Amino acid sequence: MSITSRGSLDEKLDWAFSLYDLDNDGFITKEEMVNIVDAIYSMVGNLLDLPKDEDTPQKRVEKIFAQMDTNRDDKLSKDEFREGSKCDPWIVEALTTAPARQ
Ligand SMILES: [Ca+2]
Ligand SMILES: [Ca+2]
Repeated sequence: MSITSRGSLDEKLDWAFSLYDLDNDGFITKEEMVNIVDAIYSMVGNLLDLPKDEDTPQKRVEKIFAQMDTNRDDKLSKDEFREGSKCDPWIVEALTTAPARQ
């Protein structure tokens, strides 16, 4: 991976994190992520062939947290979000195809 593409991914992740962190406290809660995922699903959800266990925002968020929330405190720090997003590019893809909602 080149320095340039790594930089742009980190920039995307920083942007995505600030989009998810609605109250700006430095952590993403499940409630905050459900809000955003719900907005994404309402825009693109019917265009995607979603698996049955991911067909609601709540189910998707549970899966995201199971994967990303490594210290199990029910919120995502920026580090957890960054590392997790690199393993689950859906989160970045979905955000960059959805219009910004701030
Ligand atoms: Ca927050
Ligand atoms: Ca955590």
